[in-house]
Amino acid sequence: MTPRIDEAASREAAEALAGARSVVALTGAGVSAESGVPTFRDAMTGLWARFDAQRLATREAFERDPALVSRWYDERRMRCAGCVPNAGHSALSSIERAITARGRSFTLLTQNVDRLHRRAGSERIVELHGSLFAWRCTATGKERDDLPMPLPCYPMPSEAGGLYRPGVVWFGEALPAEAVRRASLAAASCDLFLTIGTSSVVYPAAGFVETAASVGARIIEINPHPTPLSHLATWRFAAPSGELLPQLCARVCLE
Ligand code: BJW
Repeated sequence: MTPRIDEAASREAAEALAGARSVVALTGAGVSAESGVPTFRDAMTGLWARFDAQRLATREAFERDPALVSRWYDERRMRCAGCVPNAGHSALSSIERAITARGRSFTLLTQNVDRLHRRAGSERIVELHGSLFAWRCTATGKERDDLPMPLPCYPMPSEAGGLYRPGVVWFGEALPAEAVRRASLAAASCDLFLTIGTSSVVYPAAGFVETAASVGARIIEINPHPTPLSHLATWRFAAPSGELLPQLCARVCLE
């Protein structure tokens, strides 16, 4: 039987990670799958296999039916609050500590809105697609992450006469400018880039892998399934991140 993880490749990738000057990790929904948070596009278990994204995850949907969209996001917020970080999240936070303790640079770009990286102890996080825990006033743009769980009503009116909408980035909306600035800088100056648990189809996030490849960074991809950017990977591991990251972490922390 072919082993799930190629030991020699994993050793090489860990050596590259341990020796890198500047590391960037980009994560997607697959990293949280083993915590019980559904991905978006997986055929059987993905959120969008069961819900019509256009009805729920767009600004137009919110304007059309704010009660339905607010309730859907509030239910997801509660579900994520009940999930705990998995071995992959913990390994990434240990890798960050090991790398920064050696005076090297580490940046975690996440597309995830579940805040599980933060709860696992990661610190240098750039949230590209916002957060399920922040709600933004449509009148003032001010964000709050202390709203009661569950919300008292759907939609929830804001003090300024608007509504609270989920603080996530929907298709067609700009990503937070500061997040894009930090991510672009990190990707353009790294020498090792990990892309983990993302289908690599959503831009600009997927573009950071291309940026890193264009400046000659070595790429590690961790995903049970190939992606449109797998051809850029120096090492590709067809394994769940909750299995592969602890293995890399153990080797990096030993180096
Ligand atoms: C595992 C695993 C395990 C499973 N271990 N792995 C360039 C080209 C083409 C299009 C565009 C472009 N630039 C912009 C666009 C348009 C659009 C876009 O990308 N469209 C493409 C889809 C065609 N992008 C946008 O609209 C973005 N905005 C923008 O560009 O604005 C420009 C602008 C500028 C100025 C003014 C105005 C506008 C915004 C993108 C926002 C994305 N939002 C979402 C929803 C968030 C809200 C919510 O949560 O409901 O973000 S979409 C959804 O996809 C979510 C995710 O963060 C994102 C990425 O998904 P992800 O994380 O990759 O998940 P999946 O499910 O796709 O994949 C999971 C993977 O895990 C799979 O591969 C599995 O195999 C794997 N896996 N188990 C490891 N255990």
